[in-house]
Amino acid sequence: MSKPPAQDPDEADLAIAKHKTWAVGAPAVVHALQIAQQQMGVRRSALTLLKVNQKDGFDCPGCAWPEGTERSHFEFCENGAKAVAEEATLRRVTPEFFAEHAVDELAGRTDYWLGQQGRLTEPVYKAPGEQHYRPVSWDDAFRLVAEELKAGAPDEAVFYTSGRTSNEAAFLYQLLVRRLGTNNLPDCSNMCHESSGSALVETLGVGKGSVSLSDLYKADLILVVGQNPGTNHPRMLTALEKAKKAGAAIVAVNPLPEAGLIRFKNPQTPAGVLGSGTPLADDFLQIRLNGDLALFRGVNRLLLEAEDAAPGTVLDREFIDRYTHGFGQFAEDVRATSWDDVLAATGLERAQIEALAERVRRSERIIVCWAMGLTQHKNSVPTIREVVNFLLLRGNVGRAGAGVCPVRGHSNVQGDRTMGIYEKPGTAFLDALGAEFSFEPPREHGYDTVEAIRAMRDGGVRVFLALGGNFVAATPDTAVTEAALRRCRLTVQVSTKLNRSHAVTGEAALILPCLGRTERDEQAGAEQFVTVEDSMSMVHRSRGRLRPASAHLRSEVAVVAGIGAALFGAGDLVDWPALTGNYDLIRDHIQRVIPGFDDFNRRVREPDGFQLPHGPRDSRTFPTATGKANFTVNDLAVLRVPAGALLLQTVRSHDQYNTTIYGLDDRYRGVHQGRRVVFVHPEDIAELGLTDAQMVDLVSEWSDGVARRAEAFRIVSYPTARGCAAAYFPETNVLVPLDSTADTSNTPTSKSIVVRLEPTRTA
Ligand SMILES: Nc1nc2c(c(=O)[nH]1)N[C@H]1C(S)=C(S)[C@@H](COP(=O)(O)OP(=O)(O)OC[C@H]3O[C@@H](n4cnc5c(=O)[nH]c(N)nc54)[C@H](O)[C@@H]3O)O[C@H]1N2
Ligand SMILES: Nc1nc2c(c(=O)[nH]1)N[C@H]1C(S)=C(S)[C@@H](COP(=O)(O)OP(=O)(O)OC[C@H]3O[C@@H](n4cnc5c(=O)[nH]c(N)nc54)[C@H](O)[C@@H]3O)O[C@H]1N2
Ligand SMILES: [Mo]
Repeated sequence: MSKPPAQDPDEADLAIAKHKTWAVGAPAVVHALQIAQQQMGVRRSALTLLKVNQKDGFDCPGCAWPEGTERSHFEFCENGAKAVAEEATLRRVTPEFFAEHAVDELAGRTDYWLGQQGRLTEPVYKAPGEQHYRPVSWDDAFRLVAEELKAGAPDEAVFYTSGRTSNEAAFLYQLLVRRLGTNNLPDCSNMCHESSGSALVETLGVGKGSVSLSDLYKADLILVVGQNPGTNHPRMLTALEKAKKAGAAIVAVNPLPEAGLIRFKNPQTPAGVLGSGTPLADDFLQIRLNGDLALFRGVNRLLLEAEDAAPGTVLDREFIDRYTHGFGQFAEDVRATSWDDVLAATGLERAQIEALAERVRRSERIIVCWAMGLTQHKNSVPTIREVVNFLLLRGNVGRAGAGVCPVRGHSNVQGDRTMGIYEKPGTAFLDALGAEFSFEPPREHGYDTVEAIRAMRDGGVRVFLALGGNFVAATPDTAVTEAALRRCRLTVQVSTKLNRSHAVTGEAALILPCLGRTERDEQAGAEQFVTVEDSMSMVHRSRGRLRPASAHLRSEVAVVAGIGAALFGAGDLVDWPALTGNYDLIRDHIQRVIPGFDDFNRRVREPDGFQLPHGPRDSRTFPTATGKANFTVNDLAVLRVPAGALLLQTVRSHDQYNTTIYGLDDRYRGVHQGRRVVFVHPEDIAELGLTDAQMVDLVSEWSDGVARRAEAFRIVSYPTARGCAAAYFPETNVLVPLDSTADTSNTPTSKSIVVRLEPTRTA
C-alpha cells in the first residue's frame, strides 16, 4: 500500500502520447492491480476483487451494466477494480486530519488530493464561525439535523441523492423527506439520464430501457450512440463482443474515436491478452456534437422514402397501425427535413447516412444504446424522442433482440428512482405511500438539482442534506453553486470519502461517514444485505464482506433512520429503529408500495434476483397518455457556433469516477500525469491561429453576459469532429451556465458549451 499524495498534482508533469485504437487487454489488468495494491495492499486486493458481482458478493459500485447469469470468477473490469479500491482503501481520514486542515485550506485542494486521503472514519461537525471540523457523537449529529429541520419550513430543506444508495436506504430516505412534508428530492439523475426518462415516459410510457442482456445477443444491429463504454461501462465490451460473435453489426456514433469502440481485447480470453482482439464497430460515424437529432431525422426520412418506393417492404405497418399513435403527422414532418440542415448539424456526408439507412433496412432486430452524449444537450429530449421514432418505424420495441437501451451510470441510480427519489412523484405512488404509513404526503413538486441551486442562491434553503455524491463538484456553474451552498444554515453530507462538498459548506456543516458496498453491514446482531436495480431492471442482492473502515461508521439505512427518529420522536408512525434492525421489514413496505416487488424478500434471495415488469418490453403495452407508443414531431434547430468559437463537451477521463479522480492518466486518449487538457482538431487549431501544446484559457459565452473562464489548459491535437472540443469535468464545470439546461428535463448542457480559446497570460 502507498501513502496519499502530500501535494496537489503538478500539471508540469503532463505528457501526451498517441491515442490508442484498442481497449482493455493486458495493460488494463496490470493497471487495475497497480491501483488496487496502492490502496489496499496485495492480500486485501485479491480477497475483495474476487467478490465483485458474484452471486453471494457485492454489486460493483462502478456502473449499472448488468451481470449475466453465467459469471466468471473475475466479474469486474479495470475501472470496477478502481472503484472498489477507492472504497476499500486502507487510507483513513481521522479527526486529527481535520484538526490539522482548516476547511478553507481543503477548499483549495484538487478533487484528486481530497479523494486520495482515504475513508472518513467518524462523524464530525463544523460549528458556525469555526474553520475546523471536530468529532461529534451520532446522537448529537442527529439532534443537530433535526433541530435545524424543525426550525424552518419543510420546503426550506433540500435532500440530494447520488445513485450509489441502495433501494432500502433510498426508500427510507424519501419516506423521511415526505413525512417531513416536501418533495425536494433532487438527484444525480437530474444531471444524467433525466432526458432519457422524460423522452421515454412520453413516447413509450416507461422511463427505463426495454432490452435485457440476452437481447443484445439476438440483435442484428446495435447502435452505440454518445457513449464511451471502454472507460465507463467496460463490461459492456464483453457483451458487445459476444453480440458480434452472434452476428450483430455495431455502429458507433461519436465525435471522438473512442478506443473501446474500435477494438476490444478481452482479458478473459487468451486471444484477448496475446492476440489483436476483436474489432467492434463495423462503422464509425464521426458526428458533430449535438448532431444526433439531425442524424436520426435523416435516417427516418430515408426509411420513409424507401417505403414509398417499395410499399410494404421497409416499415412495420402492422406494428405502426396497432401499437402507435401520431405516425401521420410525424411522417409529414420528417419528409420535409432539409438535407442541408442534416449535413450541417451532423458534419457527415450524405452517403454515410444513406449507408446507415441501408444497414437498418437489412437488419431485422435493432437496439440503440446511449449515454451522456445524447442526454446533456439543450435538445436532448427531442433527440431521444427521435431515436424512439426510428425504432418504432420498424417495430423495434417489445420483441427479442430490439429496443431502447439507455445505459445508466451510477450502479443504483435506476433503483433510487424506482424507490421514489424524484422531485415530481406521481399520484399513484404518493397514494400508496400515504396509505402504507397513514400520512398525507405533500403533492406539490419539489426542486430538481438546478432549481435547488437557484433556491439556495436566493436564500430559500436552510438545510441541504446529501445522501452520497459530491454536489458542489458535480453541478454546473461552480462559482454560483459554491456561493449558493454557503448561504445554507446547515449542510450535511453522508459520505464514504472526503470530497469538495465537505469543504464548501453552509454556516454549520456535518460529515456523517457511512458504510460502503464492500463492507459487512450488521444490525441488531444480524448481518444485513441491500438490493440494487441495474440498467436492465434486474433487482438483486448486494452483500459486502470487508470489516468496516472504522467502528464508528453507520449504514446509510441507519443514518436515515437515526435522523427520522430524532425528528419524529419515539412512537412515530414509522418504526425507525425496527426498520434499521431488519432490512427485510423495509422490503416488506416496498413490496406494498411499489408495483413489481411482490414477494420481494423471497424473490430477491434467488441467485440472480428478478426482473421488474416493463409493459412495452413484456407485452407491447404502452402506459402513455394515448395508451399507445407515441410518434413525435421534433424540431430540427441546427446549433450554429459563432466564428472563432468551438463547441465543448465535458467528459470523463479513464482514471476518474465522476468527481472522484483515481489517477492522472487517460490512457486510451494518450494523456498522462495531468488533466488540464483540451482536445481540438488539428485543422481547427490552425484555423484559430493557435498551436498544438499551447496553453489556453477556456472562456464560455452565454446570454447572461457573464464570461466564465477555466484557466491554463494545454491544447492537445486530437482527431475529434471538426468544430468540437473536449475537456474533463469537474474542472470545466465553471464553464456551464446554471441556466443552460435541456428543454423539459432541465439537465445541464454539459456536452455543448460554446467556448473561445484564449492564450493563457503568463504573469
Ligand atoms: N470509470 C467510470 N465509469 C463510469 C463513470 C465514470 O466517471 N468513470 N461515470 C458513470 C456515470 S454516472 C455515467 S452517467 C456514465 C457515463 O458514461 P458516458 O456517457 O460514456 O460518459 P462520458 O465520459 O460523459 O462520455 C460521453 C460520450 O459521448 C460522446 N458524445 C458527447 N457528445 C456527443 C454528441 O453530441 N453526440 C454523440 N453521438 N456523442 C457524443 C463523447 O465523445 C463520449 O464518448 O458512466 C458511468 N460509469
Ligand atoms: N460537466 C459535467 N458535469 C457532470 C457530468 C458531465 O458529464 N459533465 N456528469 C453528471 C453525471 S452523469 C452525474 S451522475 C453526476 C454525478 O454526481 P454525484 O453522484 O454527486 O458525484 P460522484 O462524483 O459520483 O460522488 C462521489 C462521492 O460519493 C460518495 N460516495 C461514494 N460511494 C458512496 C456510498 O456508497 N454511499 C455514500 N453515502 N456516499 C458514497 C463519496 O464521498 C464520493 O466522494 O455528475 C454530473 N456532472
Ligand atoms: Mo451519471
